[in-house]
This record gives sequence, C-alpha cells and structure tokens, in this order.
Amino acid sequence: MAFPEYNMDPVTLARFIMEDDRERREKYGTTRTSLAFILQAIGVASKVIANAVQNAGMQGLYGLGGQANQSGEDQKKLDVLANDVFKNVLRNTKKVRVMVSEEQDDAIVIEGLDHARYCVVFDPLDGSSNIECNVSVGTIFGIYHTDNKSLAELGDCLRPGREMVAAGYVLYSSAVVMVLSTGTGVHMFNLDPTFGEFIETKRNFHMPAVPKLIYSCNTGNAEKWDDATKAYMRWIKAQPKTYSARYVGSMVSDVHRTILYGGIFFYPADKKNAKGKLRLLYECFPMAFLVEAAGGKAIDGRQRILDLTPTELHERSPIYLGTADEVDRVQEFYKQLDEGT
Ligand code: P6P
Repeated sequence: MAFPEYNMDPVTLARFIMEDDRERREKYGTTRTSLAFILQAIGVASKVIANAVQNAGMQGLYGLGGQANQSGEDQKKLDVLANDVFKNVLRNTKKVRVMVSEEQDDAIVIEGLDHARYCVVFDPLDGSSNIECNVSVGTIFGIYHTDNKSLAELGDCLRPGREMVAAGYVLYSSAVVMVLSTGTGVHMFNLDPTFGEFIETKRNFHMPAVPKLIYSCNTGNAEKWDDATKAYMRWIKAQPKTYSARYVGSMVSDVHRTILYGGIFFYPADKKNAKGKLRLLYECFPMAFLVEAAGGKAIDGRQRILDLTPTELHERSPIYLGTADEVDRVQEFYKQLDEGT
C-alpha cells in the first residue's frame, strides 16, 4: 500500500555517507571510512547544538560565558558549549589528529593518534552575537586528509582550501539544515525533530542558472572600502534592473541564501580591517568549497579563495562569493584598479 505523503524510504545523513563512500570505492577503488565516522560525529554535534540553541532561553544558555576568544571577542555561553561538543565528538572518533576552532587560540593536536589522517577546522557557532534576538546562527566546518605519517602537526591543516576533502555548514533557523560536500556535488539535509535525523532534501543541487539580483554586505562599512569595491557598488546601483539588498549579518544565513537564490555575498577588507573580518581557514575556505561545488565562485577580490595558503590559524581574508558572473565582475574591477585604468 502506498502512502505518498509519508516518507517510507528516508535518506538519512548516515545512509548518504555510506552511499557516498560506496560510490567513491566503486569509482576510485578507495574508501574513506574514517571520513564517514567524522561526518557522522559532526551530525551528532549539530543535533546537540541545535537543541541547545532552540532551548537556550529556558535553560539559561543566553549571555556571556565569561571568557574571550583569540580575537578578544566575548565568548557566549553557547559558543563555549558548541565548541566543547565539537571537540568531544571529534576526539571520540579517534580519527582526528588536529582540530582548529575559532574558539581556541591554538590548534588541538591529539597525540598518540598517528594512524589518524584527518584535520577538522571549524567555527562551532558562527554569528552567536545574534543569538539573543533569535537571528539564525550556524556551524561551519572543513576537513583535510593528510598523508603525514609522522606526529600530527600544525602544518597538517595550514594548507590551501582546495586540498579540503569535505566541507559543510549547519544553519540553525526556522529549520535546522546541513549543507555538505565531499568534493563532488552539494547536498542538503533537513533535521526532522520528531525523530532527530537529518533527512536528505536536495542531492547534487546547483546555484540557479538565472540568479536573483541580490547583493549582501554590510554597507555601513562602505566608506572604508577600497576603490574596486566602491566601483562595484556604483555599478550595482546603476543597473536598470534593481538589485535587492539582503544582509542577515550571520555568514551561514547569508551564504545559504546566496547558494539557493544566487547573487553575491561579500565582506571586503577596509581601512580598519586590512584583511577583512572573516577567517580564511574555517569560514572562507568551507564556504568557498561549497559555493564552487554548487557552480559559483569565491575570491578575495583578486585570487580564488581556495588557492590561498594560510600562514596562521586565525588569519582573516576578504571574500566575495556567489554567482560566477557577479564574482567575475568584482575581479574585473580589481584588475582595473591594479592596472590604474
Ligand atoms: P558585521 C558574525 O559575527 C560574523 O562573524 C559572520 O557570521 C558575519 O558574516 C559577520 O561577522 C558580520 O559582521 O561586521 O557585518 O556585523
């Protein structure tokens, strides 16, 4: 008997991960079972964090955690909670040799796990300054595989973003949604709260061929931008087809909308922040990885984000990401700036 309205064959995150690994084995003859363990663990951490975010008001989880992170930003209680949950689940896989978190000054190098081949970089709760007013927040993560058979070291993860083997984000909003890529295609999973499973809702989806005309940036900084970014904004304002401005101020939300609707999100450098605000390793790289896998582009103004190599853990970078034509237009303005034309 058919029950067309009832999902009788849900593709859970676990099933997707197994199918993805089986396809890799059939295609390349190699499996990444450890990566499957890690992605599963990230799914568990995301459900714990989603629960904490949803119930923060009733469980006294709003407000400050009493410490500051490496950037001197006051940590929220939920920042600390999310960070600890991520560290716990990743450590328990025994498959992760180095962890880098926005909330930790130094990398966490796990001794004695020389067989472990993976490094995970993450922002456990990005946008947490929005929590008290119930604006959506998110988790961002990127995963490197290393062939380094000696002791785990920092260099295992100070590598170009193009060397990541997987990246994703989780958006804690009206729905809890995970967007994930293991290198081919981008996939989306919605958390079904009735039985606590991430259920696949989109497989191998792409940014729209006809994008919405949306730009997303903090125009409050516009006077401090460089001439190329100012020229791009003038271009946008001069278009006969009006662009819409959409800016949540929470990177995961702004990127998620950009991937689904098209348009451009950017956080430029400015006179106050010479390299912008967003972190290269665990914010820009994962988002660039996903946007490119969905058919878009991501640059720092001049170069492809994924070709950059970080020199330190919490290095920042300007970023322009989204519909390829828009990103190419920004790059053209930088080319004109550099050529003095
Ligand atoms: P601004 C949130 O604090 C965050 O790190 C990103 O999620 C977001 O894109 C950006 O900062 C917003 O920064 O300066 O516009 O408030």
